[in-house]
Amino acid sequence: MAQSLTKIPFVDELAAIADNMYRLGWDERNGGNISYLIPEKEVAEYIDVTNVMRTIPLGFDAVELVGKYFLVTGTGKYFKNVKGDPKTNLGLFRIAKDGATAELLWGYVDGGKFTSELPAHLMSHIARLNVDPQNRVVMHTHPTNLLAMTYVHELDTKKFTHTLWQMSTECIVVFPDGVEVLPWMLCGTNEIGVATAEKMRDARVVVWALHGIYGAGKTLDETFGLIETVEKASEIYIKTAHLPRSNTIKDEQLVELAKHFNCNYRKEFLDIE
Ligand code: 2HA
Ligand code: ZN
Repeated sequence: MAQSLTKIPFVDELAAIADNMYRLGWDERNGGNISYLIPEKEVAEYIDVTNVMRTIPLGFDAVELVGKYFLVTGTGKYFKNVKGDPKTNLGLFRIAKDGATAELLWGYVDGGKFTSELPAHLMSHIARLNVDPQNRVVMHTHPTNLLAMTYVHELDTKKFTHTLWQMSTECIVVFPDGVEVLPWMLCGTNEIGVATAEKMRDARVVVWALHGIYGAGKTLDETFGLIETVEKASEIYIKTAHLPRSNTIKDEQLVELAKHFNCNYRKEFLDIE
């Protein structure tokens, strides 16, 4: 990587993504958080996994993730600063044998800790790993147009997905499982974590109404691309919702797309078949 700061590839990769998300205006102030599961073999190439610097209570049960390593953005930290100072703004920890403690191995050097949204992240990792053992990333951010859309569009999973699929031809191919929509809930709690993870069983994207979005995927690039596609569709919606609609992608055409690209789309989100 050209602008390597730590020479730890997974750290530099996350820093670059956070920087890009900030640049897009999605992560004002301390908005947004990312968690990245790193296989032990990869961690051990760069970090001494026997040297636990601190232990931090998780505040919830993550027994399904015992022994797994996560690189996670810090609480109160700004995406804009991650690239310049990854060791302060990020931390890498292992889930201890009790399933309730984080063993810090790298980062959070100012005495900080992981994002307040860790319950939603780790519970979502558990949910996605059950569906796809390759899942490694959970990403939360505040994309501007998506957020705007949740103020003016009905907060119904089927209707919201259907609208987004109509907003750009590639949508049904990129997120055939649609977007699950949660109503406004208090963030930073175990309750919103449980609700998010429950939705993550059915889809890789969960919208937090009037707040932002969660995305999950195999790689940082793929997960970013997923959210980017939803955000682009939301932008088209925001730019056209108040105008008379002359053209639209019809449900028959969405089916045609899904068939052509061999996508297992959520058939219940269309009004036909
Ligand atoms: O951590 O985005 O949802 C900042 C947030 C909270
Ligand atoms: Zn947020």
